[in-house]
Formats: sequence, C-alpha cells, structure tokens
Amino acid sequence: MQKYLVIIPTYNESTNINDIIKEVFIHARDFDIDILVVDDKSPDNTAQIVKNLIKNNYENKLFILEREGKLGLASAYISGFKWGMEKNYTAFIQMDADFSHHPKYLPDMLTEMNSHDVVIGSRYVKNGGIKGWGILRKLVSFGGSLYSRIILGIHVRDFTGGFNVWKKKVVGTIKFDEIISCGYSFQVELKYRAQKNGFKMLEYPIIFEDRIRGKSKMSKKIFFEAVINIWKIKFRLN
Ligand SMILES: Nc1nc2c(ncn2[C@@H]2O[C@H](COP(=O)(O)OP(=O)(O)OP(=O)(O)O)[C@@H](O)[C@H]2O)c(=O)[nH]1
Ligand SMILES: [Mg+2]
Repeated sequence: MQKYLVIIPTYNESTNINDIIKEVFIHARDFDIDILVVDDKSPDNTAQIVKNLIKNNYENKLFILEREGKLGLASAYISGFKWGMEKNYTAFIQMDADFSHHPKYLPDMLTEMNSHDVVIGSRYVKNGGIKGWGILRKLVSFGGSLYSRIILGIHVRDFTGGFNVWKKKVVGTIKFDEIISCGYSFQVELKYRAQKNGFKMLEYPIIFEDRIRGKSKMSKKIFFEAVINIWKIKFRLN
C-alpha cells in the first residue's frame, strides 16, 4: 500500500490553513495520506490552529514541525522531506496553503504516480492555466520557467511551480546539504536534479488560482535570488 505525505509550508496562513487541511483529507480520501505542516513561527498563530486540529480531528494523520523563525521556503521543504524520509512514506506532495494548488487535483496526480517518479502540477501544458493573475505576474512566472528552461537546457514547462509529487527514491537522491536555493528557485533545482538523474516525470495540467485570503510572501529579493540561482544551479550541478 502506498503511503503519502503532503508537506505544506506556512507563514501567516491562519485564514487558509484550517480549510486546506480539511479539503486535502476530503479530496484524497481514497489514498493513505498524512499531512505535515512546516510553520516558521507565524505571528498570526497558524501553528496553534494546526495543533487544535491535531488534537480534535486528525491525531496521527496531521503533524506539525515548528521552526524558530522565517527561514525560507527551501529550508522548510528540506526539513519536511527529512522528517518524512525517516518514516515509511512512499511519496511526498508539495503544496501551498493558499488554495492556489487545489486539492481536487490530488487523486489524478497520485494515480499518475503509479507510472511516474515525479508528477508536476503544471500551468504550462494543454488544459493547464492561471486564474486571477495580472499580466505582470503571469509574465514573471512564465518568464521564470522559460528562463530556467533555456539556461538549464532541460524540457520542463512549469519549472517554477510548487505543486509536485516526488517518489521517495527521487528525494533520496537529493543531497540536502548541497542545495543552492533558499527560496523559489528550490522548485527549479529539484526538478533539474530529478531530470538529470533520469527519473520519469509527467506534467499534469492544473489551473492555478491566485490566493483569495492571506498575503503573498513573494518579494523582489526572492525574485532576484531566483534569477541568479538558476546560473548557480547550472554551473555547480554540471
Ligand atoms: N515555512 C515557511 N513557509 C513559507 C515561507 N515563505 C512562504 N511560505 C509558504 O509557502 C507557500 C507559498 O507562499 P506564497 O506567499 O503563497 O507565495 P506564492 O504562491 O509564490 O505567491 P502568491 O501567488 O502571491 O500567493 C505558502 O503556503 C506560504 O505560507 C517561509 O519562509 N517559511
Ligand atoms: Mg501562493
């Protein structure tokens, strides 16, 4: 029996976290699934909401890793992967807390894992797309994937997306100590490493919807870090 771990990093997601957890369990009810929330000491008490859910609804199904402060998306995922690798999970799902990655896609994405090592929730394949973003944000995102694709010379259409499923054996090949990225280029780096290691990848179409509640953590600093890191990924990983 396959056992999956959904890893949800959070920073100030108190308006979303309760609903996203419930919806994940509802949509993925035909799968054996646990959720790990990795919270970076959110000042809005996201962690407390999760702890109440653990106590009242989802003991032994829902878990929380509480970190000392806002340490970034990449290290949140690395902590989550490390936590899960020591346990008996067959695959890991990365997703945001803000409903941009809708849990309704989980059953189909998990079914595809029967014949693939990595499934990427992809906005840039047929039937995929984005709702609610202005032209600038769309350009930044699509440009980011195109930029990564050209520089790294690898054919992944949605390089920057953060809704992905990874088999344990794929995560097992990633040396966490050597990860270059801190923020959003982490997604690019993981996909590049997996592709170079010859794993079987599928881009499954998703409609990404802009968050309705809570605030984005995307900043200019994070954006420029990603632009530079793609070059580091190219030269250090060859
Ligand atoms: N633990 C942790 N989670 C983070 C950090 N930065 C962002 N997140 C979470 O990572 C997910 C993605 O962040 P978002 O702010 O939605 O970023 P985004 O999706 O690129 O931007 P928007 O589309 O504008 O929402 C969300 O669940 C955030 O709460 C961080 O430093 N630490
Ligand atoms: Mg988001």
